[in-house]
Amino acid sequence: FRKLLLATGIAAALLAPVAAATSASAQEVKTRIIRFGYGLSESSNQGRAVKYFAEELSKRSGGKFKMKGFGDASLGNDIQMQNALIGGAQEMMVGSTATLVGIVKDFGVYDLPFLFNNEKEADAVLDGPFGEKLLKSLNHKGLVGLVYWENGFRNLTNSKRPITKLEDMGGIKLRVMQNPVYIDMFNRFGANAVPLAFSELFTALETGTVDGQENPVTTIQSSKFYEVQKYLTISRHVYSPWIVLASKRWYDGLSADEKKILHEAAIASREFERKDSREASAQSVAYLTEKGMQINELSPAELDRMREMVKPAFDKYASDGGAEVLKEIQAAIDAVRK
Ligand code: TK8
Repeated sequence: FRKLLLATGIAAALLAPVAAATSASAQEVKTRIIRFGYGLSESSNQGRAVKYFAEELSKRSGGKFKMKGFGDASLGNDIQMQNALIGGAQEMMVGSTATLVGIVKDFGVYDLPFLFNNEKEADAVLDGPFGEKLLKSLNHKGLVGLVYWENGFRNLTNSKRPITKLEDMGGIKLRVMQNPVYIDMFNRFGANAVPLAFSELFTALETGTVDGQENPVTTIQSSKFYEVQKYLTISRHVYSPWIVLASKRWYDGLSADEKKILHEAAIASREFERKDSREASAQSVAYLTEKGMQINELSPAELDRMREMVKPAFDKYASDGGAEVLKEIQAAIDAVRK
């Protein structure tokens, strides 16, 4: 009997590669039209990664997966797209994790100021068990979280004055994402936080509805904020992830082979996106200088003051129901820092 088991085991092992090779065959992989929405422009780091993802899906499915990207929030802003995915009216999207807090509150933990020190820490925590657990928490809300992409460390821009010290932020009407952690953080800094969808931001800056905003330098470049903002302050106050989402309704209709293709292409897109974003980010400051922005870096002493000032934001987050998730992410970060 043992021998027989062994023999069938060997037979299965020998057959496995054949099965894998033919798994992308006609009956297991159907023609799929995927509408993939995103907020930035086609020429942005986000747009480039969407294009890469579409190509990977096509390649890995023998042309069966036809993913079309819709940039510039043409299918709606982040929150509208999340709801379209939940309802099954749209298949996929990429957007900020920060705007997911209306669906799973725990995502707000990523937004706590100065949480990650560098990209390496962020990658390890997001791609590790902690990040995976948060992705999974979306499942019972009608969403499937596939991978995290890099939006990046966020910096401040405004049209009023250079921010060289904390006090310079006083009274500045600053657009933030629709997220309580961001509102709390910037009000503590002394600014006047105004939550607004990204799709409305350029116009709000142009008309003076708000004086400033905060985003990674890649976005400040690709969304042409330099046309309506004079001052850029490198503050790196929050590391901001993007999250690639699928509609659970749609995803549940995929075969096992199709799901595998989707997950593998998503991981490939993540690797591409992070590398590309980091390269682009290194070029952005020179580009923005050339476009006439006045740029300064915050001194380490000033950053320490900011850190000190927003410490209570962590306690507030914990007492608002985030104690458990905060403890978990801090343990995950500590493990990387060691
Ligand atoms: C794009 C947004 C953007 C984010 C923001 O849809 O809203 O400021 O940084 O990337 O998700």
